[in-house]
Amino acid sequence: MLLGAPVQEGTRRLGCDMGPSAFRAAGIVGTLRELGHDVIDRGNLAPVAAPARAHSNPAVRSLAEVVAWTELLGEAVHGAAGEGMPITLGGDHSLAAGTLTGMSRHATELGRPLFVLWLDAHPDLHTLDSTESGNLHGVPMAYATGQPGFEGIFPPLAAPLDPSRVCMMGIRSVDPAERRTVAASGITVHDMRAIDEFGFAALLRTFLHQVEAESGLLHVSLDVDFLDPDIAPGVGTTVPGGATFREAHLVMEMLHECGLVSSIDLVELNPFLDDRGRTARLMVDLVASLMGRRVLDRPTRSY
Ligand code: B3U
Ligand code: MN
Ligand code: MN
Repeated sequence: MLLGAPVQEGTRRLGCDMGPSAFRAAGIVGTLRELGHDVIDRGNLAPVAAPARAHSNPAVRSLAEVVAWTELLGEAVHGAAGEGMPITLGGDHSLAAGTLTGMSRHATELGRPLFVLWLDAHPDLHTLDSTESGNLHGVPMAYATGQPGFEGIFPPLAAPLDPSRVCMMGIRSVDPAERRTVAASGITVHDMRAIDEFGFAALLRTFLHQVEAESGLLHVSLDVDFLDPDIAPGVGTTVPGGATFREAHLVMEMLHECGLVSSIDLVELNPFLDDRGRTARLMVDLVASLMGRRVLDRPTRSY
């Protein structure tokens, strides 16, 4: 189930609102159908205009818009999860506040724990009080893991994410306040230092075994800037030293083989900054790997 979420109010750079169109132009629907999936494209969502909302941190921007998207996506993703696998086409990463609201409700109804794999250069762990940029694509994981300051502003989650059920990979740009949250929260954060030392496969395998042992649902949130900017220039926040083409496909293939993925965010694609659709096509190819495209059939699960 594809849901277009052309939100760009969570970032200063304009262009993410064209992300859903670029995923479609890069062939996401046909690619998934060729792999044998039934695809329903729900088109693009649009929240009703919300009156402006002030916050005691004057840096915070577009709060009302991001809250409206959170509420809308919470409903839409919850509904879609009851029918199939929601794949949300962003849009900036603030949309994960909404997709995680929806998946938290879905998981709670099923009585299963929700796990999150966060593939990103950034941990997006700012609170509304700590953000200096004021860009709300930097806050969704603080909201979803129950950090303070979101109550009464954002909709309550059915259950805040248990930090021990969150795994971040690819992290290489962390602000001081986020660094303190990483240390205090118990979230597993595999920065690029850890990836270089141990490799994606070993670290991801450990996490997937945990999801499996607890019969969890696994939400995958893929920020374009997880990837190295040399292969994925179509994003507003490029950070050198990201995942390579082969590393990213391996992660996706392991996710397919584990059979536990319940829902996906594809975020921060900015077609205005892309190089003739190259980043959009790479993202669609990565989704194909996650959804079953293989070089060769494998007799057994390899993770
Ligand atoms: N941590 C910085 C930068 C940032 C976070 N997420 C993205 N960029 N994409 C901030 O603005 O909060
Ligand atoms: Mn992000
Ligand atoms: Mn990022």
